[in-house]
Amino acid sequence: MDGSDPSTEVKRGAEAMWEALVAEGVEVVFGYPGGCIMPAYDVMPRYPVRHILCRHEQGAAHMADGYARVSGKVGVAIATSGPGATNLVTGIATAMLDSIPVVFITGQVPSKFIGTDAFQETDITGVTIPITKHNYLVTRAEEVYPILREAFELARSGRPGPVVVDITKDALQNVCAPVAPKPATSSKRPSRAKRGLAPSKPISEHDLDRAAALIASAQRPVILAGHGIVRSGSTELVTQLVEKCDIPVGLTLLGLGGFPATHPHALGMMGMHGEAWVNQAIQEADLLIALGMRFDDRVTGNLATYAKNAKKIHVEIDPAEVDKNVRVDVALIGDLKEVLERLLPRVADKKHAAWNAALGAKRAEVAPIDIVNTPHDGRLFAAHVMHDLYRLTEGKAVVVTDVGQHQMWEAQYYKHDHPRGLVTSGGLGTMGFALPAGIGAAFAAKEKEVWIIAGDGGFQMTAAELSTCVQDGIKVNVAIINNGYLGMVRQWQELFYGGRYVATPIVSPDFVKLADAHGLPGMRVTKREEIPAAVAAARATDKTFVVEFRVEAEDAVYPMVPAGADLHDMIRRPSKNNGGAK
Ligand SMILES: Cc1ncc(C[n+]2csc(CCOP(=O)(O)OP(=O)(O)O)c2C)c(N)n1
Repeated sequence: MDGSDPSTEVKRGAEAMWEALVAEGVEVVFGYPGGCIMPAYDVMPRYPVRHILCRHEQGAAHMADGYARVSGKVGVAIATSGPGATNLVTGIATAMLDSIPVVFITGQVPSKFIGTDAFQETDITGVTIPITKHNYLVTRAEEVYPILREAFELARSGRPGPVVVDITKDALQNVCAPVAPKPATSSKRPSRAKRGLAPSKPISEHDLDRAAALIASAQRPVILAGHGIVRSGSTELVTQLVEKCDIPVGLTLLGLGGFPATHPHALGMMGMHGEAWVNQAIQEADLLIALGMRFDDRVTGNLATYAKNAKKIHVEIDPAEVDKNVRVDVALIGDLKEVLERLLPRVADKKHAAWNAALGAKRAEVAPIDIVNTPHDGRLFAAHVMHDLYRLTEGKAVVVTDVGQHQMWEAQYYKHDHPRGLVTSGGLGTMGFALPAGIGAAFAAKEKEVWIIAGDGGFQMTAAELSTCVQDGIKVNVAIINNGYLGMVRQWQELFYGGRYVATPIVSPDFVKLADAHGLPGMRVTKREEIPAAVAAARATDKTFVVEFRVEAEDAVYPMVPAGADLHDMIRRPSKNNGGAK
């Protein structure tokens, strides 16, 4: 916050709202108007902020989220009271679980009506208590500016996250009194905001020395690289640590790109659909160095057997995450970048030739049975699409995925070498995320091409946002992986529910005609050979382009650690060269 007092400069709460956004450098907001937020929309054209009209407020929330993930800035979504605000909820929870800084501004009924079940009244601060880093109810025009500035600061500081600012219609309409505003935070609960603020205790020299000593004595160390690397911008420093100490790196889903996938020390993704050699490396390690990750259950499998013989160092910004799932030997609570800057001079050069060679050998065993390396008798597998998309875009695209099998195949086959090149809902696993998040990402990606990868199920959840692309001239490339099923659930039914496919076959519209109905170009791909032409056609137009990939219907994602099973106890890739398909 710059500490200035704008209350003498601005006239109404609605104007103060935009003043605050302009002061924060906001260039684009995503939203949908309605009664209580109308005063804000009315004055919007006076401010240098672009507004994107979503087709559903969930879309606005994911757009702001996608924008935040790619730009590294705070995203902004706006909705009216009641149904507008509640439609944001899935997007707020998505941002919360993935620690994405987004400020959600909602209109609220006039303060005198609060609590009367007035038309379009919902207690949105009440609703969002568990899924925000903090939220505010603003009832006075004077509060609008300072609280919004505070909300931005809170959203991006410490462990980032979503903040809701609910503003009553009268606070937007009223004239700000020309007095210094009181910091009248109206949250209804004790501040969880503390969670995101800078840790209170400084990192001790002693703990840094203990971490360095563990690294010095380890024979089989593994670094676990998480989302914190991306968020703190620590790629360079992690690479230094890796190269200095010759340590292999496993990545979480949200960590992908935080450490380059093509680096010789990169093992790939860990966890439920992680590669066998990565999970084995973790189970055989004598030291885990967890950097900006939170030992999510999708990553650890059975906690009782997780990396049993390993000492553990945990570098994490949020103290609440330390010792939550996995007990650690050394906790370094703070900004990863700062920790690494202080840790690096304390660690000596080291080699782990035998350990790295052993992991490399395990990896080499898998390559010959990988679907992308084997003859495919003309059939199209989703893995082909991911692999070829990676090749054709030279790994430089910003890829935004939805949730399901395609999400895991993308993580396995698109090699991310750069931070912020993958946008995906990891924590909440929100279907319907990809198209709107991709639209938001497009505003931040600037000159990079954006590829949205969605399943036939998830795409249909938010497909209405194709209209947004048309109205606002947004260029994204949409790849729909159509297997005729809610694939990931079908896979679980196949493996764990006796093959009973209940409510997972799904009918879809003709996606190419759907694009056409929006005035957008599209193409259908049924053979691997057709992939390059589709990518070329998508690139050749400045309109949003839809490619429907008709892929093998009953293919499965392997390897797989069944939920709650031991991390090393995974279902391997089938040895026949047909992927998992029947
Ligand atoms: C909003 C929401 N509802 C339900 C689920 C549960 N779910 C997870 S994956 C999945 C299937 C996704 O199917 P599809 O979009 O076709 O992608 P595929 O798995 O076939 O690649 C479902 C239903 C979810 N993650 N999100």
